[in-house]
Amino acid sequence: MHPRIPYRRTPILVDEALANLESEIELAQSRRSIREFSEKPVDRRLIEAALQIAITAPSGANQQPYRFVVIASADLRARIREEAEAEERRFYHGRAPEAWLSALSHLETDENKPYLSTVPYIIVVFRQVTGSKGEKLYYPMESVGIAVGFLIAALHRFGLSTLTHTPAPMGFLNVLCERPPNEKPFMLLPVGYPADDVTVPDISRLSLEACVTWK
Ligand code: IYR
Repeated sequence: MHPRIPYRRTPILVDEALANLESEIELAQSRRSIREFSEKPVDRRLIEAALQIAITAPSGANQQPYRFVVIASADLRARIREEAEAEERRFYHGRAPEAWLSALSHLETDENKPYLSTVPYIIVVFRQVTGSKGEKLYYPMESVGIAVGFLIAALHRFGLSTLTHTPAPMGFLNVLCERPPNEKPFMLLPVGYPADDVTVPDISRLSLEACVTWK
């Protein structure tokens, strides 16, 4: 028998939920990925709280296959930038098929990632490939993806901005972050406040009708 406990949470009345819908949706809609960050310091407690929220994410068999390395060190950030830019150079000038570059072109990105060395924090997310004792993990990609979603949403709620960055291949992050071989880099998440004059691509989100069907 596996022990079970009662599930209790503070009830939220429907009327109360309904009264907040608009502001909740507006808050979510105000999130954008940014590529120009302010150097304004970030209170470490915000990062800690967001990570505390991220690790409440559901995961396959509750195996919690995510590990996070929070990088504040300027030296490490500079080294991450150097290695990421080297990978991105190979991507933009060879590895990326034309179709991929064309799909990206409206973002006006290139191999230069100056924000990596100026942003206050980079959270490097790792995914366990097997458990620490070699056990098989179930749905690790989905599990880490959900946790990163929680993390991004929490950071946004705390007034911080992020960028989801995957300068593949990311093996260099195991070395720089000193992580074991049963962990694979999943994503880089620079975290900070937006630069004063930051701009973002004028893109739109799908309407509900375009991506939701009710039956
Ligand atoms: N990793 C590269 C390319 C890139 C890929 C996708 I998919 C994006 O949505 C944005 C960029 C880069 O970061 O520049």
